Amino acid sequence: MHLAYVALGANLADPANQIRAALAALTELPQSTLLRASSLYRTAPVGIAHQPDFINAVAALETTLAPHELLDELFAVEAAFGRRRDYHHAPRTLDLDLLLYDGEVIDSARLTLPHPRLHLRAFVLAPLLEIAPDCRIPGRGLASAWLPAVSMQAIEKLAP
Ligand code: PH2
Ligand code: MG
Ligand code: MG
Repeated sequence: MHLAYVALGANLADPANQIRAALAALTELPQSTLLRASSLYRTAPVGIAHQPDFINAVAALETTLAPHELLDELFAVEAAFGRRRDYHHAPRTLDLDLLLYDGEVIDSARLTLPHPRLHLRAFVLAPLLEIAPDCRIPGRGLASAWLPAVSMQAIEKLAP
């Protein structure tokens, strides 16, 4: 069994419902169990201008899928949610990013682990730390140590 963390993001077509439905879809992944899901967070776009706010969350999965197999499953869920890839950082109905897979470090054409920008993004760190307060990022230490550096990024936890 392996422990993986997945970031969920959406900023189109009723994003809160997209994220709730996506969490339900993650419970249906083969060879995997959804262990925990964070609250939903409303977040200002980071690194892109002139887009609607996002809803973000993070999920913890126990899985026997290998990292690239899990990535393929996540892409399939994105496609099922009508994800189009019109241009880099286009607004999206659903983005699923593999953040961490055990303590693995991977740098392949399709997958970089840990996610290269996870420690720079409040919209990932806050929900991740909600469900995994002691989480470590390979090569970067405790995830919680990075939170002060992103305190200027607007983020609001939604009521359940
Ligand atoms: N995703 C990005 C770029 N910027 N900003 C927020 N707030 N939430 C996201 O999910 C997000 C982003 C690229 O995937
Ligand atoms: Mg992303
Ligand atoms: Mg993505």
